[in-house]
Amino acid sequence: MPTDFHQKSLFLLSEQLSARGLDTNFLIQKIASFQIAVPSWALGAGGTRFGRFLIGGEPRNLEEKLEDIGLLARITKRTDAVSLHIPWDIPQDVQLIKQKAADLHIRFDAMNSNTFQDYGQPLTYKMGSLSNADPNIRKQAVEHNLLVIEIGKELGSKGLTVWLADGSNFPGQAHIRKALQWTTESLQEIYVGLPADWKLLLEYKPYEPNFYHTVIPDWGTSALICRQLGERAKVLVDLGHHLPNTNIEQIVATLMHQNMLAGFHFNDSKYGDDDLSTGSIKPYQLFLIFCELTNGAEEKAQTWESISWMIDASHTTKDPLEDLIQALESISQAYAKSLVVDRNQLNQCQLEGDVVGAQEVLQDAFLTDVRPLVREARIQSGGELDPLGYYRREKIREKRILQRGKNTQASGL
Ligand code: RM4
Ligand code: MN
Ligand code: MN
Repeated sequence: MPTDFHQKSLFLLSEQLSARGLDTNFLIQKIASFQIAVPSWALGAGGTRFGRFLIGGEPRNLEEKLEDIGLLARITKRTDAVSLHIPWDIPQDVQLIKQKAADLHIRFDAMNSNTFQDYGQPLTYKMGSLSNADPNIRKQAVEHNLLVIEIGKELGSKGLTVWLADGSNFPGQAHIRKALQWTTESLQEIYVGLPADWKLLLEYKPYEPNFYHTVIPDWGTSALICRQLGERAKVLVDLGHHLPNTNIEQIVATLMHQNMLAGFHFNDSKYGDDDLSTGSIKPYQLFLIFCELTNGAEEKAQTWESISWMIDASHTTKDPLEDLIQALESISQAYAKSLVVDRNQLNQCQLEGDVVGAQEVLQDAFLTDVRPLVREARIQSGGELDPLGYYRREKIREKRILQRGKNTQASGL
C-alpha cells in the first residue's frame, strides 16, 4: 500500500472523527499502547485429532519461538510478550532465554501449566489432575503448578493460567460434587504458592477433551472457585470456550462489574473451541466485546491494566505467523472501533428507550473504517505500514525453511 494513500485516508478519517468530537491523536496513542501476548504454542502447525500437516520452518526450540515473536513484535508493534506453556517450553538456560527475550523486547506474560497431558510424570492424568480421586495424583498436579510458578518467577512473569481438562466422559464416571471440591482444594494449595504480585487466571471450557462433564465448564463455576481462593484469582475468558450463541459480551460485562475479569484468550469459532483466527468469523461479536471492555474501563468497573490479553489460536491451515499478523490486526481494529462509539449518544438512547438510535450508534462505529488509525499507530511506534505485505515480500517463511528445515515440528498440541 502506498504511503500517500495511507496519509490521505488518515486525513479523511480524522476529519470525520473530529466532527464527532474525537481526537485522532488520542485514539492513536491508545491503539499504540494496546499490546497482546502471543502464546509459544501458536508458532507451529496445530494438529487436530486426525493429524497434523507441517508448515515448514517451524521453531525447533524456545529460542526460535522467541525469534518468531520478536519478528511479530518488530513489524506489527502490537505484541510485546510471550506466554509459555510448561512442560512444552521449559527453558534449559534461564539466563540465556531472559537475555534473548530482552534483546527482542519481549516480556514473559502469564505462565500456563499443563495437566491435560502427563508426559514425563510418574502418575497418569487419565482420570483427571487437580480433581482426581487419588490424593497422590492431585499432589503431583499441584506440584506441577508450583513448579510452573517457580519457572515463571525466574523469568519475570506475573501470572499463572490454569486450564483444566478434568471431567468425565460418561454418567457415573465421576463424583461431580467431590471433583469440584478436590479441584477447589488443589487450587487453594496452588494459590498459597502464588507470589503476592501475581494473579491466578482460571480458565473455563464447557467440553472437550471430556464430553459428558467438565469440572470448570463456565465462567460462573470459575468465579465461584476464584471467590474461594482470594482476590488475586480471577476468571479467564477464552472466546472459543462457550456453547453456541452464548452472549460473551454479557459475560465480560458481568465479570467486570464484579472486578473478576482476569484476562482474555482471543480466537474465533463457528461451532466449538475451533481456535480460528480472531475476527475471521464473528467480527461484530468481537466489536461488542470490546465495547463492554472499553466502557467497563472508562466507567471504572475494572481497570484496563488489570486485564491480560493473549491470542490462543491454532493454525492448521495458514502460516502461523501470517495468521497471527491478521489476528493482531483484527483485535486492534475491534478495539479502535469500540473507542469511536459515541458513548454520550448511546447513554442518551438508553435513557430514552431509543432502541433504533442505540443500534445506529453501534453500527456507526462498527462500520467506520478505522484501519488508517491502526496503521498510523503502528507506523508511529516504528512498525511496518503493511506487516503482511512485508512478511511476504521478505519471504520470511522461505528463509525460516532454509534456516530451520522443512520438517521441523514445534512443541504444542
Ligand atoms: C485449551 C485452552 C488453553 C490452552 C490449551 C492448549 O483448550 O484454551 O488455554 O492452553 O487449549
Ligand atoms: Mn485458552
Ligand atoms: Mn481452547
